[in-house]
Amino acid sequence: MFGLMDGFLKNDPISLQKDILYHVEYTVARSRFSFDDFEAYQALAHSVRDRLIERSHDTQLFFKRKDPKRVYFLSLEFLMGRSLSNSVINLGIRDQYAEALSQLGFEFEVLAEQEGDAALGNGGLARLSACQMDSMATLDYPAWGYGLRYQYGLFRQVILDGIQHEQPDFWLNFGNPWETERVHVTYPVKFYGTVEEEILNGEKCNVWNPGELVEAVAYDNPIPGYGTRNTITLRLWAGKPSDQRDMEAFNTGDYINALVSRQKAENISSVLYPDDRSYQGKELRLKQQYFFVSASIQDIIRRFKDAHSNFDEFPDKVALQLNDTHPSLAIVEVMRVLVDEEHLDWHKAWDIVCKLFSFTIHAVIAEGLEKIPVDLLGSLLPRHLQIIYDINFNFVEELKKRIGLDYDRLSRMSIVEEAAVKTIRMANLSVVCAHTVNGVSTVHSELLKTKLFKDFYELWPEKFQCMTNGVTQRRWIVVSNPSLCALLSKWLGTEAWIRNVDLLTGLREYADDADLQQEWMMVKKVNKMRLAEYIEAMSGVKVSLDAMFDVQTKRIHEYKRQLLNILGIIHRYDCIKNMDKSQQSKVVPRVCIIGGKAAPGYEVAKKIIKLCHAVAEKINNDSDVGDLLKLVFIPDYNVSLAEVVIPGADLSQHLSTAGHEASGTGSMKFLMNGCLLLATEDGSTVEIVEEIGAENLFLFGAKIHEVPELREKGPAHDVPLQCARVLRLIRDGHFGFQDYFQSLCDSVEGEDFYLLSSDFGSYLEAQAAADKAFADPKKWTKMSILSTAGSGRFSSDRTIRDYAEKSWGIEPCRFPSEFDG
Ligand code: CBF
Repeated sequence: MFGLMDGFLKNDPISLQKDILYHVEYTVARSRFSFDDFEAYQALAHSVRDRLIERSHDTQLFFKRKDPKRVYFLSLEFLMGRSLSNSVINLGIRDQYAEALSQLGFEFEVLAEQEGDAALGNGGLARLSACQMDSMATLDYPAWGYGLRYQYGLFRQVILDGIQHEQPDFWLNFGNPWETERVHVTYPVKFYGTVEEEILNGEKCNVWNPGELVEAVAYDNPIPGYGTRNTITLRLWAGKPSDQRDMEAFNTGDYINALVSRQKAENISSVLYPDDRSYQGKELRLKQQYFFVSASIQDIIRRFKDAHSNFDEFPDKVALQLNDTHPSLAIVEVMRVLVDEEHLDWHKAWDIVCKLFSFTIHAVIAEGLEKIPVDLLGSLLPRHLQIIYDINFNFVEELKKRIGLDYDRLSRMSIVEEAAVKTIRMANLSVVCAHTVNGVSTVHSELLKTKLFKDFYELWPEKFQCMTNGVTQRRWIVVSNPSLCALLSKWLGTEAWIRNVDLLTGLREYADDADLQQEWMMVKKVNKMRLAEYIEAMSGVKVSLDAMFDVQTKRIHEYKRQLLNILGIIHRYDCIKNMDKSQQSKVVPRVCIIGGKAAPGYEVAKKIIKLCHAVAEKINNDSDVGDLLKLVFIPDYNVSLAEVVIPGADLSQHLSTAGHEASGTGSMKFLMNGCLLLATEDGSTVEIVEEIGAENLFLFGAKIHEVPELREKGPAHDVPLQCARVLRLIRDGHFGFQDYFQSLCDSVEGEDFYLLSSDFGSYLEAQAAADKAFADPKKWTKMSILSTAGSGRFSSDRTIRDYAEKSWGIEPCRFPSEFDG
């Protein structure tokens, strides 16, 4: 283009060193002759950011020139974790940085540890968004991510006496070197007020006179692709007081209220809701949803209008992805802008809107779908409520023509739910409007068609699709498991698997090779050592590297059945206690690791955490048991801890009651890292079995179709003896806190909604099979190699290609660069 194709900044170690020192002196404002690790990290991060900014400018200019159809990924949550290692690896300059730093007397790895996590999300859905951003960048798709810049991310979990306490995550306290505040990219967002009918150019139109105005300010976070110069943007919005409002208040002398209103505006983006499954109709949450949707849509329309004047072309240039129902107000907002501001005819506007949106559902049960009380919506967004009523009226009229006067079905499908509290069903709104609706695993997508959205599927079968989730191998192997990364490249003879993970199947032919097996075991050992060091530093518990490292890390939920895991551990403990020395010598030693956060108001989940600690206290201090069994709880589990835990795991547990986990993406990360799975046939496990074969993992438990019948049997079914004995130990106070744990035992021996008791027998059998396999290192290592070899389908690269081709209708748009030779 202009001879500057590869940018101004040079990437040899000397140039990098100069840049780091420049930022020490002028950005961090410390002397270049004296700075500590944290200051060095900050300077390093700024020098990486410079390179990201340059690439992001090039990418955006290139997109502008080519004007491709772009996808806008709207998500209320992004769980990005740390950026440094991922960025320099994707930029292809990690080794150069490491060399530059070592000459300055610093170690790259040590500086990387200085970075805090960006935890702007709860769990699976949010980390999935982060993985998908990495894939969109790597695959050169013209994409943007839009979300909220929460001032406090997901709460920090602190455990005191085994009880979870929540502390705020002040992640911005020391600044965030990765983001750029775009002071010129701001939009007013309106709330409350009234809607008046007015005549404009002889036509009736609705004018919304807001009662409150808040300014949305953009913060841009660059997302570099791997093996490409393309760097896309995650644009997060923060609330700032609107100048207009402040001026009014200051003019009337109401200084205090002006400042209070400033605080109110900033509150909108201040805190992330910490529950990943249930959404109560809270005004602040609705405000957050509309705030980010309104700013994003204004930004998208502004970009479109820069190059186009006819909205007929809008769907040819714009694809809007709804990540769950959280951004569904975008449908209504686009309608409002097209009809009220651009003055398009209603039907024409609706026709355009229906070509824009695709909708991903992550929930499994109807209770997981958002409903917004009409009163709340009407007061906060009066015009939007009118528009929803109109959309619904047209939809129901059409529906009557198609299905007749089947009132039950009409009322199930209506966007408005006429219950004691009248609500808007955001999922129905999204299904009515979106041109594609997808589940996140084959099992889940079937459930959507046969249960959750059966009525809609019968009406529009062509809308429903499956996009199996995936995770990025860049983060989950290259960044977090460098030893495995090197081994894979060596045995596959190429690094190409980092962009084309299907190449991992090439490992299959060496699965029995003694040399590969030897190296594979060494890699696992290195990662287990790293994890063991962390465990000892965090809990004081010393663990044996010969033991099987058995991990269950995820949000704490009854349906994920951490309780089943703990009951199994108690059973194991009880067995060991009742063995003589010769029997004990045959036991496969285990280190059981559990980690995850409970939603702050979720009492049962908090009790499960407490039980885990009480059992750990007993087992870890029992000299009869020694190294045969240890139990550790990892507090404040987050992305950067996952990067240590996952590579070090031998076995990982995915125990959801069948039919309850839409997908589950943790299992995919463990699989890529050669960890064996012990799992129910739920969510993504079903597809994992298809890829690696049932003989390479440990399956157990009721299947989805068996669950209703087992539940029918209800409390009357027999609790197996082994399970009853374990519950008795808890009830009798073996682990202390006797009264406190009774209700957990009641839930298993009573209704047993999550089927712990009925699955207990087959769970123990699967555990026994895992022990047996672990006792045979060759067999275990082969299973481990085959797990990694079969993990290609679970890359987010495949997921994103699926979305691009089947749903968004976009093409790669690659900036020509040094990567193209
Ligand atoms: O699809 C990503 C993940 O989303 C959830 O976490 C969610 O709905 N919040 C589901 O629970 C997971 O099963 C799923 O993997």
